[in-house]
Amino acid sequence: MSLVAPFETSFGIQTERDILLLKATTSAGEGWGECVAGEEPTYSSEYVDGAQHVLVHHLLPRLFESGSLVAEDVARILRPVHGHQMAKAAIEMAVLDAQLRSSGESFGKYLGAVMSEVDCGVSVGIHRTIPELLQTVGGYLDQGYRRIKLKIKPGWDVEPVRAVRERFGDVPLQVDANTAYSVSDAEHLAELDAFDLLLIEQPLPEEEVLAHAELARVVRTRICLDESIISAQAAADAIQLGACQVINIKPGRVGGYLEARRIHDVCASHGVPVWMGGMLETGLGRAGNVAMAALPNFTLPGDTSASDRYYHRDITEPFVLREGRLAVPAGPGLGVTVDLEFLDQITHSVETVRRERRAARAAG
Ligand code: NPQ
Ligand code: MG
Repeated sequence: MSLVAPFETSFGIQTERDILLLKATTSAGEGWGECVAGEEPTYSSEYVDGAQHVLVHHLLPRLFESGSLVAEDVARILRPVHGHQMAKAAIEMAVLDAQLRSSGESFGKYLGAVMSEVDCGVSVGIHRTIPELLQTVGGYLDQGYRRIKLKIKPGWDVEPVRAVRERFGDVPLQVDANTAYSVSDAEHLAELDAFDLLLIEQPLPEEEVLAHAELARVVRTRICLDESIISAQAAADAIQLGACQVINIKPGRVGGYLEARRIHDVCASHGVPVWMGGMLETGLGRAGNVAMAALPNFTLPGDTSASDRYYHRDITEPFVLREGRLAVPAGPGLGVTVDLEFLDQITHSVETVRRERRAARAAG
């Protein structure tokens, strides 16, 4: 799927997304999962071809061996395979969608949503010049987005933040470095304290959790972790270390919506606010994310932007911004319908993995 505009981060420029979808065909019916891995392993170690390989050769065979299952069993069955949270999340999402479509319950209801719509922010890529950045930010504010996140990197940080503050006043503003700094940049990052940001997201490499705690003693602005938080255990540890005061939850990054809900709960019990991240999802991933963002401790606007922030045409009915909010789907499962004809047009490969049936084994 080509993006409406190039999206530049400290780890590269995206002009399109090659997305792995997983359709589960079960005795209860069909369900859809979306794998959020990018084409290259530059956000995290996962990438889409690797995810497809581990799904086909390691994860799905274990799932099929276990016989009957529900979504709540998926993480335990797949635990012997280390890592690969994005691939695991896609399976759990598809199984959960099938299960909920069959029982008639929505993702929101199942996960514990307490709101019927959610406040939305938008993530703004690195631009070539400040005037171009201001034009983009102005456009999003005109559309009603309730919070702006600027992607930053060394050489593109204090000046773009200053320019957005000067032009747009006290709009809710935060920054995301995607691991681009080192702890020796602490004094420089502290210059951002002058701009009353909501938070600084993942300034340091994902393994450097303790260094984030050191940074938090120099920088007054709250530190938010994204890449470092791969599980509820990692979230609890980071909070106890003082490495973060806010957490970005991405269900794909942590192995699925069920682990994401545990992170939500751990954070709530420690008084740490969370917000829903984004991975340039289609309407499928967006539907699940918007549902989860309606849980009570999602108290900051998420990167749950409208479909048209990324795509001219989505593979489901589009999510449309209304007064800076998106409606939580209320229908069974994800509550959105895949446009199968359009999906077929843009699909470049399909791989079918079947559970071996006893009869087939006996015969063969
Ligand atoms: C973040 N998302 O919060 C990510 C980064 C990101 C909306 O800023 C392909 C795969 C493209 C993963 C682009 C936002 C991606 C990607 C951006 C992740 O850090
Ligand atoms: Mg991030």
